[in-house]
Amino acid sequence: MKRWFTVFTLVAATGLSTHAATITYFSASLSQDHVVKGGIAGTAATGRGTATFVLTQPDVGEPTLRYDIGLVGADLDGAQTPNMPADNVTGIHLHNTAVCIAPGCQVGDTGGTMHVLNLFGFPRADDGDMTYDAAASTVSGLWDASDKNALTPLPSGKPSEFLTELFNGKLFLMVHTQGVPTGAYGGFLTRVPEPAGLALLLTGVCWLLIRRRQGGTAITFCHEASVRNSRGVVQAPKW
Ligand SMILES: [Ca+2]
Ligand SMILES: [Ca+2]
Ligand SMILES: [Cu+2]
Repeated sequence: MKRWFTVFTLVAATGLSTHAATITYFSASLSQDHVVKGGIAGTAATGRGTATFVLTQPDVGEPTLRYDIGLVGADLDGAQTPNMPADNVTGIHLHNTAVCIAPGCQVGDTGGTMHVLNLFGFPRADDGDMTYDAAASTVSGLWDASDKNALTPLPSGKPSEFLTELFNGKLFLMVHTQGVPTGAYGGFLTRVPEPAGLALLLTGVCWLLIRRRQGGTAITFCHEASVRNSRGVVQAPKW
């Protein structure tokens, strides 16, 4: 005899919240090789890092972009490697590489391009949600509509104004240092599958089909249903 038991599992709180928003994940690999200025790629910077981003687009209201940046070989407060000024981070920004602003900037450059969010250092920290840990070399925050301003120089915008650039791979996270003030290392925001654990939580509805056999062996599998995130399919984690 075969019997099928269908178990309907709802991850209640998480499910309810995700049904009101679309979640998309991005990451960036930060390297001096990705920095291009005046058509010339590469800088002499030694720092590098990775960054992850979570774009939340609610059914109603403004989108937000959470960012978590981890740097290696960076000195966020100038006190980590006091005898080495070159690694001191002077600014971290999200750039729109579709728009040049500096003299000599050309198509394909990542440096010398428009700022869409000043999140650390020069010219200002426009994201009030930004926090950093100099010892751990991490920077986190939430880019939202309240971060937009009209300040000079280099005003910050809000995520809803740059969604096209974000999805088209035009946004670039740039780290400026005392050694290479015009842009030391950085990377493009690239869309990635959501982490598997998070996906399970965010999916909201999970059907468990438990097949019981005479021998007592149960085969359990889980089908992701009603996915309201951007991909629709849960994939293996890649970050
Ligand atoms: Ca230093
Ligand atoms: Ca903010
Ligand atoms: Cu910059």
